Amino acid sequence: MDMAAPRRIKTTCPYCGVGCGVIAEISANGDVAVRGDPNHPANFGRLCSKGSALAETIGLDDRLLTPTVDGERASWDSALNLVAGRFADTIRDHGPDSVAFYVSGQLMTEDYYVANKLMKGFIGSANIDTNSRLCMASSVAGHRRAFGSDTVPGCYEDLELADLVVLTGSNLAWCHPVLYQRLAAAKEKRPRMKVVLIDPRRTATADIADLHLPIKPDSDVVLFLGLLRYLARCGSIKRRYIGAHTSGFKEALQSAEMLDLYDLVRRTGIPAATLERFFALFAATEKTVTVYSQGVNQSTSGTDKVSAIINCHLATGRIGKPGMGPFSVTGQPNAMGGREVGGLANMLAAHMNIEDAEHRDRVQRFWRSPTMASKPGPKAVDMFRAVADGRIKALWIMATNPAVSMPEAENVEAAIRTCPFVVVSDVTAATDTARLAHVLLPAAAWGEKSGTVTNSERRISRQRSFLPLPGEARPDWWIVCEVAKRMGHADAFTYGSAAEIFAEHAALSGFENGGARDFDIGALAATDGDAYDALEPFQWPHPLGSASSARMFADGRFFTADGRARFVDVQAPAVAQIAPAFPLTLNTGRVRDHWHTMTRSGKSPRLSQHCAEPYVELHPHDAARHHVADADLVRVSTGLGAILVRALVSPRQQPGTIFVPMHWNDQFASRARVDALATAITDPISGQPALKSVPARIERFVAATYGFCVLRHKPPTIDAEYWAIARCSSGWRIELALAAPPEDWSAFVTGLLAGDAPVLSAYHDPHTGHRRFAAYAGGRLSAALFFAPEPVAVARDWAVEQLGASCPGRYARVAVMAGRPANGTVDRGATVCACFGVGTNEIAAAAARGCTTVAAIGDALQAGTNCGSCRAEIRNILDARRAPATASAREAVTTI
Ligand SMILES: Nc1nc2c(c(=O)[nH]1)N[C@H]1C(S)=C(S)[C@@H](COP(=O)(O)OP(=O)(O)OC[C@H]3O[C@@H](n4cnc5c(=O)[nH]c(N)nc54)[C@H](O)[C@@H]3O)O[C@H]1N2
Ligand SMILES: Nc1nc2c(c(=O)[nH]1)N[C@H]1C(S)=C(S)[C@@H](COP(=O)(O)OP(=O)(O)OC[C@H]3O[C@@H](n4cnc5c(=O)[nH]c(N)nc54)[C@H](O)[C@@H]3O)O[C@H]1N2
Ligand code: SF4
Ligand SMILES: [Mo]
Repeated sequence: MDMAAPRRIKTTCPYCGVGCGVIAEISANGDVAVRGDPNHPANFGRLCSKGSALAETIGLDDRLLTPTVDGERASWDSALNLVAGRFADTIRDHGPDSVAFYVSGQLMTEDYYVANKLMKGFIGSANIDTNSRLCMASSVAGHRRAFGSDTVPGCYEDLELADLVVLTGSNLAWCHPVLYQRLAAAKEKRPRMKVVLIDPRRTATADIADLHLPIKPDSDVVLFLGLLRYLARCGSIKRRYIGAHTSGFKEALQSAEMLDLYDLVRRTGIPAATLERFFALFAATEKTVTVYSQGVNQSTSGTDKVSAIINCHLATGRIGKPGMGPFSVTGQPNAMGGREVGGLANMLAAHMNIEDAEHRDRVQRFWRSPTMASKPGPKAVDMFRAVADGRIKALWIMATNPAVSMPEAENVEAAIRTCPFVVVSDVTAATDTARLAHVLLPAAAWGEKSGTVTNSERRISRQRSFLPLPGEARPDWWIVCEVAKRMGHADAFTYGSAAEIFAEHAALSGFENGGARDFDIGALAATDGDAYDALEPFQWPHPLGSASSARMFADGRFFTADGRARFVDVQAPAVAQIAPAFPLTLNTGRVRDHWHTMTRSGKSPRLSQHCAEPYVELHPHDAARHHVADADLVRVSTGLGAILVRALVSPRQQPGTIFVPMHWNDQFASRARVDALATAITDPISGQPALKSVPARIERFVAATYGFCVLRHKPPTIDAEYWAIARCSSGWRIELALAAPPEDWSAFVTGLLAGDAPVLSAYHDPHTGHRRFAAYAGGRLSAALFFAPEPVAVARDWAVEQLGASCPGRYARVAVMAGRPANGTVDRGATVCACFGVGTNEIAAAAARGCTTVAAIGDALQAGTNCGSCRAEIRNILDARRAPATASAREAVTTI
C-alpha cells in the first residue's frame, strides 16, 4: 500500500461570496478530500454543505475537454484564430460596438482583468457587462451615490460585534451559510444581541431572528424612510456627525416626513406595534449592522432601497466603526473582484469612472493602449436586446449561463440563437447556453486554475490549482490573452502567468492614486511568482507603504468631491398595481444546496437530495383558492410563458406571493426555467432586473399518470409533460407526470431504461391503476419504476438507497415492488443533513424518543454537527412536532 502523505493545498471555495478558505488534500491515489482552512479569516475552518461536498463536483463527466467549432472537435489554434478573426472582421466592418463580452463574477480577478482590458482599452468599446448586473449592480450604484466610490465599509467581524443585526432581503442561512453560522455562534455567546429579519417569506434565517417583519414585496424603501423619520423624531440622529461629514440630510428627511404611520402600515403590511418595536430597537442600539442582498438589489427600486438603508446609518453616524455599518453581502465568489477590475459596462478598471476623462486618460496611459471606450456600454438586459436586434454581431460569453439566469430567458436564448457569431467559454457543454454556441472553449475549472478572488469583506484570497489541467482545458485568462494576441495586441497581453496579471492589476490600482481612490492594493504591485504562491488572504485597501484596513470611513472622509457622504433624497416608489389576470407576486431565489444553474451542485449526489425537484411555495390560502394541494403539480404562468413545478404549501409564504427557486433548467427538468417567466424590468439607475416580484398566476396541472423512478443510467430523453431529474449516489432519481397514460407501457419503460438490464419484475393492479417495474443486474437493483394515477406514494430516499444495493432475497424484492422498506428496516425520509445523510423520519423518530433540541439530535444522530447548514431545518422538524402547521420544506417537496 502506498503510504505517501497526502498533498495539502490551500485554496478558496468557488461558491458564495463568503469566500471560505479550503484545504484540498490529495492522497497518493489521487482521491481528493476537502475541509475548511482553520487559519482562513473568513471561516476559521468552517464549511457549509456546499463547501463540504466540493470533492463530489470535480469529476470529469460532463466536462468540456476540447475546443469545438459548430459541434466538431477543433484544435486550439484553429478555434482561437477563428474567434480572433471573426471579432476583428466584425469590428472592421461594423465598428467596436458591434462586438460584446458577457462575463461573470465566477471568473477570477486575473481573467476578468484581461477581458476588461481587451474590450475597453484595445477594442475600444464598453460592450462588456457581467452577471453581476443581475446581482450587485444596485449595491454598486447605491454605494457610489452615497460614498463616491463602490466601497463596502465593514467586515465580517462587525456582525459578531454588533448588538443588533438587521438582515433585509437576505436568506443568510442558506446563501451565506458560514457567515450566518458566525452570527449564530456570536448570538449564542451573547444572547442580548438581537437579530431582525426583513423578508416577505419566513426563511430558514428566521431561526435566529428575535423579530421577523414579513413585509409586502418591495416595501423596503418605505420601511427605511419610516425608520429615518422615527430616528429624527426620537432624537437618535447624530447632528454633529451629519454636520461634519455629510450633505443632503435635510432634503432626505423631508421626503421621509411625507409618510405617516398609516402609510407605513398600509404599504409594508406590518402592524404599527411591530414597526415601532423594530424602530425603537434600531434607535436604541448604537452597534447596528444592516446586512442586505438580493431582496434589496433585484428590484425596480433596488438602488433606492440601498440608499434608504445607508441614509439611516449615516444619520446615526454608524459606519466604519466596529460592530456598525451597512453591509451588502456579495453573492458570487468574485463579484467583488469583478467590480475592482471594472467589469461592469459603466465602470473602468481599478474603481475608476468611465465617464471621467481624466480617469480614462490615466488608464489608457497605464495600459499604453491604442484606444479607450469613451462612454458606458449597454447593461446586461440592454446588451442582449442589442444582440437581438442585430447591433451586436459577435458575442463571447464566459462563465455564466444567461439562457437560464437572465430575465426573459426565452428572448435571450432567441437573441443568442440569431447572433451571427457566439463564443462560449465554459467547463461543460451541458448548459442551456453552451448548446447555442458556434465556438465552445474548454475552460479550466476550480481546482485546476490559479488566481485571486475577493469576498464580501474586501478580502483577497488565492485560489490555487491542485489538479492537472484535464484534456485541453485552459485557464480563462490564457484564452482571452491568446485571442487578444491574435487580434494584434501581443505586446499588451503576453503574460506568462496569473501572477503577472495580478501584479499589473495591483500596480494600476496604485497608479496616480495618492489616496484619491478607495481601491488601492499598490503594496502588491511587485508580487512575483513566489510571492503570489505564498499570498495570504488580506483586505483592501492596502496601498504601498500602508497596512491593509479592515474598515473604511472611520475618519468620516468619503470619496466624493467634497469628501462628504451624500444622503440621497429617495421617494417612496409607486405601489405596484395588481392585474386581475396575474394576481400573485412571483418571488425567486435560492435553495440551500443548489448553486445557480446547477452545473456544479447538480453533480453532487449529496447536494441533489435536499431539494430534488423544482417547486413553487405558496400559502395555504392561495392553495385553497386555486384548488391546489401539497405535492400537486402546478403550472405557474406570467405574461411570458409557463413552467410546471411541484406545489409546496406552507405558511412561511405570505398570502398573495409565491416563491420558485431559480436553479432548475432544461438539463434538469422538462419546463422549470423560472427566468423564462421573469420580465426584464430593471432599476432605472443600476439596470438590475427586478427578479423578486413578477406578476403571475397558478393552475393545478392534472396528470393522468404520475411516476417516480430510480435508475442507474440517465435516460437520453424522457417523454413526459413533467419530469425532473436529480443525481443520487448510485445513479439518478426522476419524478415524472404524463397528461395521458402511455399507449405502450413496455416501450415507455424500455425507453427510460436506456439499454439497461431488462425488466425482471413487473406488477400491475388494474383496480388501482398502479404499475411497478424493477430491473436487477448481478443481484443488484439497477432500476425501479413506480407509476400511479395519483402522486406516487413511495419512500423516495429509501428507494434511492436501494439502487445498486444487493437484493438477494424475495423479501427485499417484494419491498422494492411495494416502494417501502420491509419490516425491520428504516425509511430515513428526505435528506435534511447532507453531510451525514440523515433524513426527516430519523429526526422525527429521535424527537419522539425525547431528543427535543438541535443539540440532542446532533448527539444522537450526528445531524447538524459538521457544517451546521441544516440546523434551522432540524429545529423546524422539532417545532413541527409541536405545531403541525409548520411542516418542513423538505418533507413537502419530496415526501409525498
Ligand atoms: N445555496 C446557495 N447559496 C448562494 C447562491 C446559490 O445559488 N445557492 N448564490 C450566491 C449568489 S450569486 C447570491 S447573489 C446570493 C444571494 O443571496 P440572497 O439574496 O440571500 O438570496 P435570494 O434567495 O436570492 O434572496 C434573498 C431573499 O430576498 C427575499 N425578498 C424578496 N423580495 C423582497 C423584498 O421586496 N424585500 C425584502 N426585504 N426581501 C425580499 C426573498 O424572499 C429571499 O428570501 O447567494 C449566494 N449564495
Ligand atoms: N429568477 C432569478 N434569476 C436570477 C437570480 C435570481 O435570484 N432569480 N439571481 C441572479 C444572480 S444574483 C446571479 S449571480 C446569476 C447567476 O447566474 P449564472 O452566472 O448564469 O449561473 P451559473 O450556473 O453559476 O453559471 C456559471 C457558468 O460558468 C461555468 N463555469 C464554472 N466555472 C468556470 C470557469 O472557471 N470558467 C468558465 N469559463 N466557466 C465556468 C459553469 O459551468 C456555468 O455554466 O443569476 C441571476 N438570475
Ligand atoms: S459559506 Fe459555504 S458556499 Fe460559501 S464560501 Fe463558505 S463553504 Fe463555500
Ligand atoms: Mo448573484
